[in-house]
Amino acid sequence: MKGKETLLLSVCSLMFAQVNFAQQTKDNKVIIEASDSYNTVIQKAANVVPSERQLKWQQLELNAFFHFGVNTYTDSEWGNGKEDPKIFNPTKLNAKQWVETVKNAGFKQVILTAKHHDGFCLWPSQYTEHSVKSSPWKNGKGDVVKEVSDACHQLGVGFGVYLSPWDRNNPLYGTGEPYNTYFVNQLKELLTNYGQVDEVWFDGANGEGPNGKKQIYDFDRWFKVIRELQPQAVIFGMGPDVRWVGTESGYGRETEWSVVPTSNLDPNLVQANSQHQDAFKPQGDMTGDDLGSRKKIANAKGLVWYPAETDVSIRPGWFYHLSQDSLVKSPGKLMDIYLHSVGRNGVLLLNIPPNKEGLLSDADVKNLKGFKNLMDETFKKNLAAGATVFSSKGVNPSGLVDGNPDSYFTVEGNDTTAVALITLPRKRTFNVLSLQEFIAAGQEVESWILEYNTGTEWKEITNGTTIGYKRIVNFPDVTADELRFKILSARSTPKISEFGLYELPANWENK
Ligand code: FUL
Repeated sequence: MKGKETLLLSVCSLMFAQVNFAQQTKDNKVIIEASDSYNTVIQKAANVVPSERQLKWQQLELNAFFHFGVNTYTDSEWGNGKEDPKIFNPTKLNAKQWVETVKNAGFKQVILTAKHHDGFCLWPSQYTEHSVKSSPWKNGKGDVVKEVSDACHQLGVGFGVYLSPWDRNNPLYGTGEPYNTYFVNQLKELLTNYGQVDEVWFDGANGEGPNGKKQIYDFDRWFKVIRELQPQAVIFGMGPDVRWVGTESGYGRETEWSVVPTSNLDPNLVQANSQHQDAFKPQGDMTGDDLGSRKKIANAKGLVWYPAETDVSIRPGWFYHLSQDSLVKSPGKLMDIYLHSVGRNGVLLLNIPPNKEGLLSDADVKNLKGFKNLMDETFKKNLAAGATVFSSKGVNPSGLVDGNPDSYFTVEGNDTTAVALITLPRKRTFNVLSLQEFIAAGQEVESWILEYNTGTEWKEITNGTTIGYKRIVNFPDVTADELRFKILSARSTPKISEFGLYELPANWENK
């Protein structure tokens, strides 16, 4: 009897150990069981991690968008699909100029609108006549996708394609299966003939209206083709890897969780929430919304790593319009967008539309250079580098300021709070704080505060909620040499990989 009891006990403890182990396992997605306690849900959330492709994508920080096509020649934003391909005739197209310009401005990847809603293909697709092959450009022998992808591969810049599911030209749109086959055929062309593809962008927009054509998209089939042909590519929007931030302003959420309920993955939901009007108008600004707080995840059926991409155009429109040459966003504005997109746990996807000649316009090139100068001036030196970091319960405190994003500061045991005293080599004036979590292990921090020693007391400089891949906050100048950085709450033991102090140059907003 006794023996049996012992056996039962050890089987139980084994089971218990396995359950515990399952909870500790890091995964890209996790199921929440109805029986899971609140604490288990929080623990599970802390163990959701990015896939390899998501992690690589997040580290890009800066992604460039090129909207180019028949709309460039008709001066419109949404073409109707009836455009004569003969209007497409760039006289000086130079994809190297596009890619070089954005590379020099710090962008690590580009995405080209291979096909926008008008259905006009920038490559000579064998499945339609509505493409560059029917245009006078290079006597119908040109291929913009080839020129851009070649430039990217030569210059070591990532390459992505935007392929609009909504197609206003193709007669198959709305027929179900036949259109899905057409779409998959086009995907296959793009994913086999142009070398490595790093991102596939599926726009949810559709302006057909209630009486318009209704096409049921075969998402599973599309995703399978992408995974097979380009497994390293992330799929954006109506896709499983990267989420639209919810605004086209360039300003992300103050509290941005990359771990959200799996319900956000439903591509039909993404489609329903996308743009439905033929006008350049952001459809509702979701920056104030909360997608991943404890309240949101407590009743979720599952959780997934689904990070935000923040898209915005350097001009009011996505496509080039001569009338907008004077409305190109200034370097100061681009910097502010950077602080509120990358600095809010997102990747910035900045659109710079080539003009009718097939070049990025002077005003855009100039302001991108100005943006790069501002970035260099601000981030060239971490004023906290060389600081002494003390934390009574800390593990590797100096990991905070060692400039190595792969080493991190954490605390002993299961503590979900942390305090680090940071002493700078000398008094410094700064107005920017940049924090990074070691997201390869998950996103955990929920609340933090930064203080400085005035000589007589600890005074708050700034505070915040989520960190994630990167959190940047700017504030009025502070001069100090002693700082106290506290993690007030987290979902599990916090892991902070970088702590940076910087100084934005005077009057930067007006540059
Ligand atoms: C939207 C589209 O309708 C716009 O034309 C643009 O391509 C933007 C990036 O996405 O949904």
